[in-house]
Amino acid sequence: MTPENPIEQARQWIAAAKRVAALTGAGISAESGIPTFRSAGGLWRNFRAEDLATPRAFARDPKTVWEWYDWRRGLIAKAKPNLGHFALAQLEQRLGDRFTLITQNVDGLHNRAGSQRVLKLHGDIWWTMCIACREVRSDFRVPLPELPPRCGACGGMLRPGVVWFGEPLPGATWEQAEEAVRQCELLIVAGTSSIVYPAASLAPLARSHGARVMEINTEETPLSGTADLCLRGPSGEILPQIIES
Ligand code: BV8
Ligand code: ZN
Repeated sequence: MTPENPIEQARQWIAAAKRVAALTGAGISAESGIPTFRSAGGLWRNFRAEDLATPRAFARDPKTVWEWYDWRRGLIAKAKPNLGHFALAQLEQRLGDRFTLITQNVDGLHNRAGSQRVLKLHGDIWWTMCIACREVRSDFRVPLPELPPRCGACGGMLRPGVVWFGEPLPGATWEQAEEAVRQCELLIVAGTSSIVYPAASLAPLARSHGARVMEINTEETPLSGTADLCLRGPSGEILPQIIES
């Protein structure tokens, strides 16, 4: 549906909704200078994310996988949240627990923009987990002193605290995301190609519970055909327009 003024329509839907949920993907951080997964030129050297973000790639070559993460951590450390991140933090301020932010991103920019409650479906690039003693810690060192980094507690090898392809999402976080989407009247889906599951199943789940789904993306995605409203453009420009009071 493309009403004559989609921005105005979006503003009305947000104002009218008792509960709102938002699902973000790599596209919301693109205007902060962080490459998305599937944009032209891919993400790093000539690897595809699906080749590196897997337990098998890490088992086979932990150093190369860590070089990729260390490179991304360096990029993210220099990046700043953009107006799209800040707009979602403002919406949380306004709606309180009637708003739930769900992200596929691991860059932590939503937190740095002031969002307090962020459901991180795929973990966080600033967390490490020891594969020997399972200790999970935040580690903001850029660059890391050695690759793969070692556990301070037991000397074991650390892995990035993210969810790789083929790995289950954190159970409690996933349940909270599903619950928020079942309860919402409006789901805003911003900056995701809606290809990765189970995150991409949240929009159909919202619709099956009678919620409206609004997509914000610079391009067409598999969700565009079923979304109730498609706002075509950069989320850093659109989100402030539809959220600013
Ligand atoms: C699971 C963390 C089951 C790591 C990520 C075959 C074999 C094995 C598995 C599967 C398979 N087929 C399907 C699967 C399931 C698989 C999957 O979905 N694969 C895809 C590729 C088909 N999913 C999984 O494996 C998941 N786990 O299923 O487990 C299970 C259950 C029980 C027990 C055991 C196992 C785990 C998936 C999580 C993978 N980890 N990230 C890391 O980041 O390093 S996913 C990765 O992709 C990122 O999180 C990223 O966010 C996510 C999704 O991509 P997007 O965010 O959408 O980014 P993308 O580049 O694709 O798109 C950007 C969009 O933004 C574009 O549409 C673009 O147009 C738009 N855009 C660009 N600029 C802007 C913009 N929009 C607005 N404004 C802009 N300025
Ligand atoms: Zn350890």
